[in-house]
Amino acid sequence: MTAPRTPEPVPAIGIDAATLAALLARACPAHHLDLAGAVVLPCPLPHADIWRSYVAEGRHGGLDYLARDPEARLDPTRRDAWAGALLIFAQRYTDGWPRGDTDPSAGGPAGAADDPPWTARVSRYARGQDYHDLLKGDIEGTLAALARELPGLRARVAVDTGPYLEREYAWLAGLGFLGRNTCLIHEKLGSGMFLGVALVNLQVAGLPPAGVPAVEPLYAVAARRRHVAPVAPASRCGTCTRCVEACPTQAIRPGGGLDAGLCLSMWTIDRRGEAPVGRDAEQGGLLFGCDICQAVCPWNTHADATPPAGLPPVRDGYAPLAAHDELTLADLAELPDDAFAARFRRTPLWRCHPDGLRRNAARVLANLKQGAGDDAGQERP
Ligand code: B12
Repeated sequence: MTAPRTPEPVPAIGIDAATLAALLARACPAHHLDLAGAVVLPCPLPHADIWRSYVAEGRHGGLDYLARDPEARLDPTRRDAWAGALLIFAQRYTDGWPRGDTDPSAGGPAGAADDPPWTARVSRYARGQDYHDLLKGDIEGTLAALARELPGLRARVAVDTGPYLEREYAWLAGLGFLGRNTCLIHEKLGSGMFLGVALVNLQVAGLPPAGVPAVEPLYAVAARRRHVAPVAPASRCGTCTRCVEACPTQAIRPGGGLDAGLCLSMWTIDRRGEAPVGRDAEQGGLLFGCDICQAVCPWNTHADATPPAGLPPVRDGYAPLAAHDELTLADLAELPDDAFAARFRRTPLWRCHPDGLRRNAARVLANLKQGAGDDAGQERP
């Protein structure tokens, strides 16, 4: 199923969009995939200039891998000329956020270090098993099912690991729209979903022309809201700026777009070494990642309050791991490297390394002591 390393010709497989949709409708539910769509390649990306200025202005916040070859990210066929389409999949990890959850302006009772439990101070996406493993396996399972009907199917699968603007493709494939907070938002499911892609040697007839967004994906557990315009809008945030106002570090620009160097998710996950000096209070009670710009989003409070009828449960594996309960926040602040490795390998927390987790826990404890973190836990049980 993996793409050949040598440039030997990969024969294309012709298929029409309706047949592909029927195959996906059979395979996706069995593999816990909630949305799936396809984009014809090569494909001009309508927000290419946003990507270029993001890198040129240094808003990638020191994530050097993002800036390595900016143009390659705009056209996957430069590396994989055999790819005729990009399939994109979404998998829910939460059905929205309750109103008032994670809103630092909402106030709340002073919390002791372990009230709420520390997992509530971790972004929802990161409380269970590692999504890279689960989602990648589910996409591969789906492709294996497709390959039984389409012998000769070739695919290159990536979940964060490839140079793809996943949210742009998700929008183009009809999975949702691009929020002011940069997240891919589905009108009924919100933004609590992961994305993953597969380059495939399919020539799909009947998709919108390259660069034109589809109004619905090929497969969905829930339909999007009906569009008034014939073309799916890039954004449906309108005049709402709740995410901009709620972000404690002003990482979201009022016109939309993120300065990753200012994002608490970056500070607490990808940043190595010391946390930004003098900015302790802004981290509040957040231990790992940040959900604030999603938790205040009305599309997410709506998804929480009124989930679509018949929605399957969120995939097993994303609920908080029971073993996490054995530790306290104070334990995390002093967790030895070997204990970190034993407990957090194959979880998203692995990404911040043991010194990152100790640094984050120490800062949260200090903030709680000073009262700065009273209202900034990810979630108030
Ligand atoms: C690097 C990275 C980060 C960095 C930088 C994020 C950023 N916004 O640039 C950091 C560490 C900060 C981060 C944080 C988070 N991330 Co992240 N991250 C990525 C990664 C690997 C690359 C993103 C990238 O290319 N950024 C470059 C910018 C230019 O692209 P973009 O943010 O996707 O923005 C696009 C659109 O939103 C739009 N756009 C951007 N700005 C503007 C402005 C205007 C005016 C308009 C009209 C459009 C627009 O254009 C861009 C191109 O289409 C992707 C996986 C992938 N390969 O795509 C995951 C990914 C985007 N992250 C994801 C998640 C879950 C998160 C967090 C929620 C985790 C958390 N809870 O802490 C936060 C959310 C923060 C946020 N608001 O984005 C998911 C998002 C799923 C979704 N529903 O959108 C992805 C897709 C991973 C995955 N496989 O599921 N992330």
